[in-house]
Amino acid sequence: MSKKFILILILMFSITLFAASTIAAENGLGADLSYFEPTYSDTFATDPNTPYIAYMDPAPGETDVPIDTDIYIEILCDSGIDLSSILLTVNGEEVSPEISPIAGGVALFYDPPEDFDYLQEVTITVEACAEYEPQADMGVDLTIFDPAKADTMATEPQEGCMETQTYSFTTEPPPDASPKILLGGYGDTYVTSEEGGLFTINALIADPYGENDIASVRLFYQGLPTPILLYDDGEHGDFRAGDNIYGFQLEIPPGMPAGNYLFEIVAYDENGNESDAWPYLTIKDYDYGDLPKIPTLDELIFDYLNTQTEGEPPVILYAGFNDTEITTEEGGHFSVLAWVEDSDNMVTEVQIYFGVLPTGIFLYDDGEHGDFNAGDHIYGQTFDIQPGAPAGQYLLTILATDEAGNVSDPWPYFKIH
Ligand SMILES: [Ca+2]
Ligand SMILES: [Ca+2]
Ligand SMILES: [Ca+2]
Ligand SMILES: [Ca+2]
Repeated sequence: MSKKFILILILMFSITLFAASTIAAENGLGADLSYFEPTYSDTFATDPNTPYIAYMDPAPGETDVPIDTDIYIEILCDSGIDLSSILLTVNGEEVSPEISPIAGGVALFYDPPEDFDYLQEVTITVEACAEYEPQADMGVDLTIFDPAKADTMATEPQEGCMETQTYSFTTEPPPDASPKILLGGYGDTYVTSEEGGLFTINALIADPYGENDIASVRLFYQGLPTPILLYDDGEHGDFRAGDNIYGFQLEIPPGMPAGNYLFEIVAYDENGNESDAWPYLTIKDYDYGDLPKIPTLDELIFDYLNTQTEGEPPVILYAGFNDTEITTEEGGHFSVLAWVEDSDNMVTEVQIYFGVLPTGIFLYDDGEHGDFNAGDHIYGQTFDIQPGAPAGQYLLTILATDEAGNVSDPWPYFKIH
């Protein structure tokens, strides 16, 4: 909007300048200014016989234009526009816009039969002539008063026609071109401070353009990139090669302090798109740059929730926000999945926490919460989020409880016991 407004201001300003210089020059040549008076009723009118573009949508230089955009152009001319002279081209092809009269001119409306490509630069040209062309004996040659055009006069359009106007805009990037980390976690990794153990992290990653579009997958620690990459070659604890499950393994020596460690994963594709960072629930702004991290309480506090009574607690092998895509402006569909196993008894509850606060949002394995089949140990929950949710990266926690009252380690932390 503001771009359009600025553009209109610039157009008005340059048209006014042109009109003023024309009058001054005319005056200097001793011509009769009264000839123009009746047609200069408009404050920013220029030559009454030359059409000019007053408005364009998309605007010149506009980016992020929807691929299914229409093209709308208003051409004004006080003395009318010769409809047969209107020429509109889109990417070099002449097209036939709908032409309708508006106050002081015409509006061109063109609905392209096919969508543009993503990230396409679309070039538009417009030509139009006045319906009324001035006669030579009126002694008015509007082009001679523009010194900048002096050396191109041979190619100037005929009187009453505007110069071919060329402008371009760029369409939006593909909306779903970024890789998406559907699920991630540490599987049944069990590392203790006393003995160390094998650290394994895995992520299930999809890209709308296929796995070959994923260029790299990087491990972060508390928001900072590490040199560690995850691979899908079957040799990094990632199950089979090419199964979209990426992995990294490292033998951790004894002596690492016990606690809950927060790692993140970001996937990059060949076109420079990057995924939202796992394990956050990301709510994007309209033009998102760096998203704020929504603070949560110190993760160590989870230890008091991590109760163990009798037998083994449930283990959250992998979890994530699946294909969730939420923006502040439009809301979106929230989807969470967690693969939960328990070696010795039933899982009775899987709940999302914000910090240590239970949210009352439970995940179910009944086949009716986006969780695939009932009883397959994949728990899920889905619901719509209304517009207006503040943008940010939300760190949510999932805890699973079994029938004996054992509570799992908190996903998404890597716990050294
Ligand atoms: Ca991609
Ligand atoms: Ca794999
Ligand atoms: Ca158990
Ligand atoms: Ca299920």
